[in-house]
Amino acid sequence: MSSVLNFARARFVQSAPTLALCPLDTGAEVAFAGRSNAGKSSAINALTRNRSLARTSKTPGRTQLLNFFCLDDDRRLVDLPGYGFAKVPKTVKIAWDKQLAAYLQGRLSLRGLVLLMDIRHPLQSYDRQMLSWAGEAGMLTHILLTKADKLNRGPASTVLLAVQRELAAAGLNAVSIQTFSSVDRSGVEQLESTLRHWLADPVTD
Ligand SMILES: Nc1nc2c(ncn2[C@@H]2O[C@H](COP(=O)(O)OP(=O)(O)OP(=O)(O)O)[C@@H](O)[C@H]2O)c(=O)[nH]1
Ligand SMILES: [Mg+2]
Repeated sequence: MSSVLNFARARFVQSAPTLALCPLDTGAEVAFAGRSNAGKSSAINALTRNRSLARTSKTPGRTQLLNFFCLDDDRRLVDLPGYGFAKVPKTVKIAWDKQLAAYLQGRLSLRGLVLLMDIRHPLQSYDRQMLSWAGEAGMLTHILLTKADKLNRGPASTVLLAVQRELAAAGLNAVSIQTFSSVDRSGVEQLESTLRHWLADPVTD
């Protein structure tokens, strides 16, 4: 059942506009969440070594549905629509937020959240809301400080330490964190190892 995960075998399954239309809620999945344009789709492509798997764009708000990718029969990755995207009409935004919340709260197979934040703009208000929800819900959370290639090593570690300190101060000691770049692929192995751990032994009930 829990054979060795090969991320390069990921395949697109389906897009879903609502929780009710998601694939069967069995096995285990990990969702990639974060502000619009943080690099969620790019990170999924880096992880799966497939540039055209998840659609990426310079224009924020590219991913507008929950997109499901299967790794095998029991395990999936989910590319979530970005939050905090100001340019969509308010009614659309409220509807998305509602679907996102319904998914996060109602999806039984959701094992953990990868929360992506641009290393140059970490811990914005939506990120804090997501972290506090995840903490309360006891949801496994791993932070990627993305686009690390935009900073030199020194400043990147400074941000990493500062965010770690804030998480500790907020009592979020179970949250793990790393720097990441889809461009130079730094941090891909560390992400892989976290996901392997989370997705080991999917319960199939
Ligand atoms: N330099 C650099 N650019 C990146 C990196 N990751 C993503 N980008 C760029 O950032 C932009 C947004 O990337 P996406 O992966 O589409 O972001 P997203 O979080 O999926 O965005 P939404 O679907 O709108 O929520 C694109 O222009 C990417 O090429 C990275 O690690 N380094
Ligand atoms: Mg996207």
